[in-house]
Amino acid sequence: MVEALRSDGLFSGIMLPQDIHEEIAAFAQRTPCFGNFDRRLELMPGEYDEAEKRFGRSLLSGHYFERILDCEAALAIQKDPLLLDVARHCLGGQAKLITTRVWWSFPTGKASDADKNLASLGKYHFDLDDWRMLKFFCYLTPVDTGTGPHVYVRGSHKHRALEHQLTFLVGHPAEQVQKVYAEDSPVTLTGEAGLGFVEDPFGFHMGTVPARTRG
Ligand SMILES: O=C(O)CCC(=O)C(=O)O
Repeated sequence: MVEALRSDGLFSGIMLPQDIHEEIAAFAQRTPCFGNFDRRLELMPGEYDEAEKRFGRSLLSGHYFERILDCEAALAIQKDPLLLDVARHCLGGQAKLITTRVWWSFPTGKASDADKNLASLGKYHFDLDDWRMLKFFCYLTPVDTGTGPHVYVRGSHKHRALEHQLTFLVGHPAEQVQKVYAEDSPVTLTGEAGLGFVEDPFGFHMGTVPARTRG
């Protein structure tokens, strides 16, 4: 894992125990979340269609913020010795957990660019939250190309075109970023519920807007 993170900026293929990802998914199904990172837009995730009408705006994401800390299975992932070991090997012995986020990506058809940018959707970006960090992701539902997969550009954590480094823009259109890297560099991360992957978020990545709900 550490070698892949150093060379590609990405390792995919972690499988979470079934009881753990199912418990988080069940928690998320029954707990109200907040639309578009906005605490005024509280909704039950299964009711996002009605919630969009009620709030008069499109909802791209539903976040749990600190509510996820009431979920034992999420806390178990935070403490997982293997994940901590990977972080320490990559970042050094003082690596610390910064935050844990759980969210839904909703298949809205009419989102504004501002809302998409806020949810980090549809445009490549890299994160500058800290000097160095890793992000561990895990899917709670099966994710295919139509249901909002995460995309990562392998190798982009190591080198970046000047036009992408010296800019105040956070999000870059896919075509602009892809022309800088080898054709097979972008990886669309699809897989079963429970699939985990870890990335160096200093490389280009993005979430995508689901075209449909699963099933
Ligand atoms: O995969 C996603 O939905 C977006 C995640 C992302 O881009 C980020 O955490 O910076």
